[in-house]
Amino acid sequence: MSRKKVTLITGANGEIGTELINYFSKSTDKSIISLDLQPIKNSSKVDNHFTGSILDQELIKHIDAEYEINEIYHLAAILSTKAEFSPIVANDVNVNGTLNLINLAITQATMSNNPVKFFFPSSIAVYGIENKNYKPSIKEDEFLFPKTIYGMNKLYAEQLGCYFSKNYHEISKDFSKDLLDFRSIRFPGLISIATLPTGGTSDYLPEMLHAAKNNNQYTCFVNEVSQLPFMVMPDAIEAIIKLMSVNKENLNHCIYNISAFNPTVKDFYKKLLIYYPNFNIEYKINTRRQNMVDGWPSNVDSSRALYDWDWTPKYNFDSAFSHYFIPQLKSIQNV
Ligand code: AKB
Repeated sequence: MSRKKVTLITGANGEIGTELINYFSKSTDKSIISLDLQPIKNSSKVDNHFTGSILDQELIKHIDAEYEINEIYHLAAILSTKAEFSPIVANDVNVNGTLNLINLAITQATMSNNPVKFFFPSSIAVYGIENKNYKPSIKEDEFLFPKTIYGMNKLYAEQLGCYFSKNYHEISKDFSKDLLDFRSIRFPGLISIATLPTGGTSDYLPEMLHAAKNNNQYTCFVNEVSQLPFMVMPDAIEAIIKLMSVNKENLNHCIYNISAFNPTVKDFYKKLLIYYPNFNIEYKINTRRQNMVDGWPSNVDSSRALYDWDWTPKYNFDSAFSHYFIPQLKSIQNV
């Protein structure tokens, strides 16, 4: 009996998972199965959903037996701020959970004799910047001294993916087999109109945008000069699709930086005032989260992605407002 060919998405209810499932359901004929700790919000858009943990070996074995998986988008993770409160749990989920999915991919590839494409969302959290006034755009092989458990987890998980992608067939003594096709993007902060992040450190800009939309005052947990690289969610989804569809021969690396704009809190607030003149913010600095933001780069160099797979963002800081945030917000409010 042949197993159904599917794409597996973990972290299905997360910000990226929700948008990626929406994208696939609208524009591809992929059969999607999803996995999340909670029941899925939009069940009509997937062939099947598994409610459970990526640490549940029995659940993963069950999925392995039921389906022929040719792509995995492993989005499940505990984000940076939440991870700092439970570093041991975060390490287990972010590293051992990822290893479980890498093992599933290799098991599947060995059975089907075809490589499994594996997307892994990494983060700017892998970088550790001592002097925040150091402003140059950081390249992928620079300042890899993460200061948060989340950043350490993401850096190690990246290395696991690259290791099993490149060296595994040496262990299996079968150089002809390319079992794991691991591809990773180090995401900046992401801003979505449709969803709010939970447990991240770069949450302050999406939280500010949604507070303005809801006519609420926003209490910002970092200072007004805090500056990180960001992009809008549509560009993040576009980048994932593009990286996963490019021929492997074009890829000289497993890991890529991408970004689009890097406003300070003050820049973003001033821009919001154009559209929401009565919007007000106050500052209540969370030292721990401020230190995390200050330890991340103000900007990253994405020339590697441009060269290997022609990455350029569709939205810059101005068009993010004029062509994404505001039109979408106005249409929601007019509903
Ligand atoms: C977080 O803040 O933890 C994430 C990230 C930048 O990886 N949004």
